[in-house]
Amino acid sequence: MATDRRMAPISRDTMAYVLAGGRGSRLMELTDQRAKPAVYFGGKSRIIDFALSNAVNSGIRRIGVATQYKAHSLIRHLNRGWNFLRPGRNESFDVLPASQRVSEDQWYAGTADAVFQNLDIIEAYSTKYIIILGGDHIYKMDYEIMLQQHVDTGADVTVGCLEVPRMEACSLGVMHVDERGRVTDFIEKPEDPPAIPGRPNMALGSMGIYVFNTEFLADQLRRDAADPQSSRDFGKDIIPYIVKNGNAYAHLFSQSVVRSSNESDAYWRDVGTVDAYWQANIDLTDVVPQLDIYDRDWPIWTYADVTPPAKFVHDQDGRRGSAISSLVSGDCIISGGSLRRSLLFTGVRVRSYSMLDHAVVLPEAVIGRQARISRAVLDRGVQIPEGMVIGEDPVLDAKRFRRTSTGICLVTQKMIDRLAL
Ligand code: ADQ
Ligand code: ADP
Repeated sequence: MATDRRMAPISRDTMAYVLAGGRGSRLMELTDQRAKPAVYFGGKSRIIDFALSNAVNSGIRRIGVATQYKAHSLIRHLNRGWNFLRPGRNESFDVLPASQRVSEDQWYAGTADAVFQNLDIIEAYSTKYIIILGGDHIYKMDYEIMLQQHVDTGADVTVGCLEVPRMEACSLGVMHVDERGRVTDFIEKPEDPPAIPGRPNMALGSMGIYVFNTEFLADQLRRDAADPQSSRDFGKDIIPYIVKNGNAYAHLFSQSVVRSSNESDAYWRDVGTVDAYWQANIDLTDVVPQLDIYDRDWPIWTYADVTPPAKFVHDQDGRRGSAISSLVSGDCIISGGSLRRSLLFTGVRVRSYSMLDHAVVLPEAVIGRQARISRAVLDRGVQIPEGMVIGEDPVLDAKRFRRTSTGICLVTQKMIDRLAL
């Protein structure tokens, strides 16, 4: 009798290559000292943990991460949290800083160059497939489903995409597909994005995720590197070239979204601005958030310090020292303050009679007594002085902090220090 042998998943013959070199300048002071993928998100994680967790949860065991801009905090995080993949079992984890490996005067030019410069390392692993990921987005996705589609269609490249409101597509690659899902047009960041036929308000945007046969990608990168006109970028050069001269297919995010019990929709966010970053963190305080970070079948892995439990102590009147609709991480002490719709990262202190409302507080910040803070992002280690009010006087806020057009304040220690001068 024939034994029931399961086919090995395609993910085990795939390398995930994560592009994590971008600055993310629209996050302002949050990325002054760290790359966007290293920015804290959701209480315990950093942004890059989402792409890496998706890769590991999808069964991928070879991972490379290309870093460039202000990579110290990112590399430290990767080394602490992500080097559990072990060589010898077809597993590997490589951090690949732009290190002028190809020529002495060349940092990574564009995203394609960040792969090209490490082709020898990639080819040495000889996985049949490679999936290129950005390190910049918050989402849960099962890449095995996308890989399966890539193999089934025999595409040269499969581009992950999703439907977005048309004007939001200005910052994305936008494509047209035929009835079989073949990409017929691809324009990088158009000013006036073309709509999905019959749906004037929607466009098909690229997620910046690409699956290739490794050999095919290597050929394309070598061809592109020899072209002096090229900016060495996937979105500007590689993908448009293949759409024109080869066989590119689109893969819809909604087909490989990881659904857990309380997810109503496919959640994907580019938390590239202070507003979007604040909103996506505050979204987690919803009673039933669209993004379920409590899903044990799809954990978001990270490095986290071992911490004592969060603690709540009431004030002298016995009234405050509480949190409602909020996320509070380990090693936080709320000693007589109160929180509403807020998210505290590890090691935050909230002192007596202070109030936080819709606040995102990064690790080790301290909120002084009687402070009142609403609609704000407080950077790591900020010491908010006693009695300070943030989020109530737009003119004063704009003078002291980075205030966005929708009224969200980003507060760093440098800004607080300047006030004291
Ligand atoms: P963008 O996100 O604007 O568009 P880009 O700034 O090139 O593209 O960043 C892509 C990823 O690569 C990010 O994760 C970034 O951190 C990283 N990166 C940028 N420069 C790098 C470098 N020199 N070395 C290493 N890593 C680098 C892209 C596509 C669009 C698509 C959007 C989706 O070009 O077509 O719609 O992603 O967000
Ligand atoms: P994290 O992203 O882990 O919170 P920090 O906020 O401590 O890290 O800083 C991010 C990175 O910026 C650090 O890892 C370090 O490389 C750099 N950095 C921070 N402060 C300074 C400083 N005062 N001078 C030089 N580099 C700094």
